[in-house]
Amino acid sequence: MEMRFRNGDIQSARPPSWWKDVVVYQIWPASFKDSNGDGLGDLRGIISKLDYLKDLGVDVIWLSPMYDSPQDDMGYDISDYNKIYPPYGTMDDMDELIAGVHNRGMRIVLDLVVNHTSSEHWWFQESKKSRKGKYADFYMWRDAKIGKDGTREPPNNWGSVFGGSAWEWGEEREQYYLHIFATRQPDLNWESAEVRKEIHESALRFWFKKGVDGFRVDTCNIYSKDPELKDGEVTPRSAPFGDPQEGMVNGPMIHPIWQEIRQKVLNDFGDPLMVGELSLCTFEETMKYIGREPRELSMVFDFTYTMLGGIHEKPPHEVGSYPLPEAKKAMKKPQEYVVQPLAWASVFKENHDLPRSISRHGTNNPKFWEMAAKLLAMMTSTLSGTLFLYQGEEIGMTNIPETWSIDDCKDLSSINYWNKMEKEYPNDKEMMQKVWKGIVECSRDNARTPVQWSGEENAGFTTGKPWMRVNENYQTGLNVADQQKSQDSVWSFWKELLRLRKQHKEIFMEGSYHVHDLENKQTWTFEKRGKEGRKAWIVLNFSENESPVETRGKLALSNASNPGDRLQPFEGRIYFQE
Ligand code: TEU
Repeated sequence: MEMRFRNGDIQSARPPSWWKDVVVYQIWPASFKDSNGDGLGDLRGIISKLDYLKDLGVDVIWLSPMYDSPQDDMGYDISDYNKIYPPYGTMDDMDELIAGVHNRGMRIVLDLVVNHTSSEHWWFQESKKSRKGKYADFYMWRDAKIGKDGTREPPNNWGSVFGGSAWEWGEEREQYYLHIFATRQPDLNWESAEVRKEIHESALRFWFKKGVDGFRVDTCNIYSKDPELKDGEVTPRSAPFGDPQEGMVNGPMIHPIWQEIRQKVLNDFGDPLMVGELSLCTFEETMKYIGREPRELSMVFDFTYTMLGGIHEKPPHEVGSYPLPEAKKAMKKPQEYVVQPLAWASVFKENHDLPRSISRHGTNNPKFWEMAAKLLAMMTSTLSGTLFLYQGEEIGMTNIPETWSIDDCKDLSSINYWNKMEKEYPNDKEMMQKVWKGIVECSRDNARTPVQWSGEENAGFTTGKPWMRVNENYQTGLNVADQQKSQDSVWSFWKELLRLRKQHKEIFMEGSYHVHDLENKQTWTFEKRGKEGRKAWIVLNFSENESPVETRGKLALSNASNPGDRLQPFEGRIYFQE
C-alpha cells in the first residue's frame, strides 16, 4: 500500500521518520564538562548538563567518540568498540547517560568510526604479526613495490589526510598497511566478510541493544577502495604525495556494504537516525545513499558550504575568504535534498573538524560579534532539514586568538602541518606567521577548546587544570551563565529561534528554499515555502555596512532592537507572508 504523508514521504505504510523534525546537539566529550577535576570532560559531566540541553530545545545528542582509544585522533582511533575510554567514565556511566537522555524524552546517537581502527585494537595487533590466521586479512596489507634503484617503495603514491605517506611498513609481515588518516589508524579491509560481521556486531548491534537511537557515520563513503590501487593525482594539498580521493570515494562495493548493514542490522532496530559524513559527492552520487529505497542512510552532512574558501581542500595558509554569492549557491544543493521524494537534509555550520562559524562566516570584529552570532543563528534555524548544533555554538564561541601559539594546539593535523612547514621553510618567519594565521583561521583546534559555562575560573569547565587552554573571552560575557541571565543574549536568541522553528516546522524544517538576491554581495535574502502555502521571507545583512531592505509580510523577528527602514550591519529579519 502506498501512502503519502504530510511531509512528502511516499512509503509503504511507514510513519514519518522521527529524526526529521529534531534538533541535534553535538558533544565533544573531552571539552564539554569535567565532573571530577582531572581537567578532561567526562560522561558524568554530560549527565549533569542534560537538563540544560533539554531547556535549550535539544531533542537528540550526538556524542563524539567515547570508546576506548589511545587518543591519537581524539577517539576517532578506537581500540575497543565495546569499552568506554576510562578517563571518560565507565559502562555504568554510559548506561546512566542513555537512560537519563531517554527519561527526559530525548534521544542519543553515537559516532560510528569503522573505516579504520586504532593500531592498538587487538584485531590489528594480531593482524600485523602474520600473513596467516583469523585476523590476517582484517586490514589493507599489500606487498612493497621495488623502486628503480632496488629499494622498497609503498604500493602506490597515496598521501595520508594528516600528512606523509598513507602506507606504513609492517616489519613482522614484511608488508605495507594502508592508513588514510594517522599512521596509527589502519584502514579496515571491507572486502572481508569477517570484518563486516565483526563491525555489524560490535560497533552497531551492541550499542543498539543498549538503546542508542542511531549513529553519525564517520567518513561513510570511503570504505571500499579501488581494487587496483592506482596512483592519485598530486594536488597542492597532497604534494608530494598523490590524493587518494579517486581511489576511495564511492568505491565499487560501497552501496552493497551499506545495503547489507541496513538489511542485517538496522532493520532490526526500527528507523534509527543514520547521518553520514559524506565528503566530495555530487548531487547524483549523494542520492544513491539517501534518495532511493532501501534507504542506506537517513541523511548526510554536505560540506559544500563549510568548505567555502578552501577549508579541508587547500593548505590552511592558502585558505581565503569567499564572496557571499558563493555561499548562497552552496546552500542550494543540500536544500534541494529536502524536496526530493525520499531524501532528507541536515543543516549545520560547525562540528569538531571546523572553525567556529562566527569567526569563519560572521566576523572577527568584536563590535559586531553579537549581531553576527544572532544573524548566523537566524540563517541556520530557518533552513530545511535536521538541525545540528555544535557545543558552544549556542553562545557564539569563537576561534582561538592569534596571541596563542602552536603549543596551545592539541590536534595532530595542526601539529603535523606546523612541523611539516617548519621543516620546509626553516628560519622563514614570514611563512610561519602565515601558517599560524592559517591555523587560527581554520584548524580543528578552534572547535575543541573547553565549553565556556560561566565567568568562574576555567569558564566553569573544570576545577582542575584544563587539558586544553580555555579561550579567555569567557571573562567578557561569552559564557552560558551570563547569557542565560539576559533576554537579549545570543543564547536566548537561539532558544527563541529553536522554538520558532518547531512551531512553524512546515516552513522552516520542511519548506523549499528560494534565493532572491543570488548575486548580491552584501545581503542574503531567501524565501521558504511550506507545502500548505505559508511562506517566510528571510533577509540577512552579512556586512559591516547598512543596507536597503526589501520586506514582505509581517515582521516576526529581528536581531536589532529597533529595526528601521534600512538593515543595520549584520542585521537579520524574519517575515511571515500569510
Ligand atoms: O573526518 C574525515 C575527514 O576527512 C575530515 O574532514 C578531516 O578531519 C579533515 O580533513 C582533517 O583536516 C572524520 C572525523 O570527523 C575526524 O575528526 C577524524 O579525524 C577523521 O574522520 C578520521 O577518523
